[in-house]
Amino acid sequence: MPRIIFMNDRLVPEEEAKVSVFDHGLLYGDGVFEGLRSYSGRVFRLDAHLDRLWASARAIALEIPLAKDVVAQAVNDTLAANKLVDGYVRLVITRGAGSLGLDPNRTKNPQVIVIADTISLYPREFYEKGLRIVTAATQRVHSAALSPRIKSLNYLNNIMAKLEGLQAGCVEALMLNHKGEVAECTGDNVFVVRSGSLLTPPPDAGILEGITRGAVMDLAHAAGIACHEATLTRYDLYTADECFLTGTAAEVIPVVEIDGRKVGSGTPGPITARLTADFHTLVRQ
Ligand code: PXG
Repeated sequence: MPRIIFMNDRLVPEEEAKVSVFDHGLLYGDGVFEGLRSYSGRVFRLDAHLDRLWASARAIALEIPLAKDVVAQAVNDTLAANKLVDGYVRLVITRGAGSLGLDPNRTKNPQVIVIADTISLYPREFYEKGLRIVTAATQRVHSAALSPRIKSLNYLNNIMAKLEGLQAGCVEALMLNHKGEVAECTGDNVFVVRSGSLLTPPPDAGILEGITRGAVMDLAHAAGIACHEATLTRYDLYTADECFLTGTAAEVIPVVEIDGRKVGSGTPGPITARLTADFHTLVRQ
């Protein structure tokens, strides 16, 4: 069934939803995006996603041509137009069409695009048995070059690492920063459990501050599980009791093997299971 897409100011059928070949989003990856999810007809942490989108746009000096509440309405309207109760939303803002030069000042009409679809999660088996991941040789981009906190349309750094994971037969790959510290996975944040406490890399390790990461930190707090942001190396992951990843698409997913080392018992652990259950409850609240 053809989807209904929100483009700038209205809902249009998929075949009419087009951007210019001169759009700098296409030519240079000049733009920002968000991935959101709706559960039982409600978008999970919509305000947090919009705040992050606006911050990403601010960081690249891109002015989103619509007000936040208009974009919020567009997200809900697009879900409704596609009759999606449990769905995934991709919100994309491009720099707009311009000349063939880099100059963002010579572009006009940033495009605001909302796509709503169903989400293909990792196979259920991975949630039950846990993921195997490998460390990619591709480092997370240095934050002085391009801050990983910006969710920009430039995802080649992550895609290069994802390719390495796939070549090793893994659906996710771990990325280190330029200091060799653990940053995050290609599209997910990483947590470990050590002696009953949660540890996760801080924003300055070169990560996207995930909305799911934030939700899991809140859930840990509510459950009386200590959670700290800490500099982690691969040693900390290899020797952890448990490890799991968080992301809008993945939700909470256990990791049971890293670079050929079993994590803990080699099966998903109890704290991961507890937080997964709490997360499922939270998103339906
Ligand atoms: N780190 C990175 C680099 C991300 O892109 C996350 C962490 C998790 O953040 P949230 O806010 O979702 O908890 C992301 C977001 C995909 C895909 O197809 C994943 C993201 C974005 C776009 C596509 O797996 N992840």
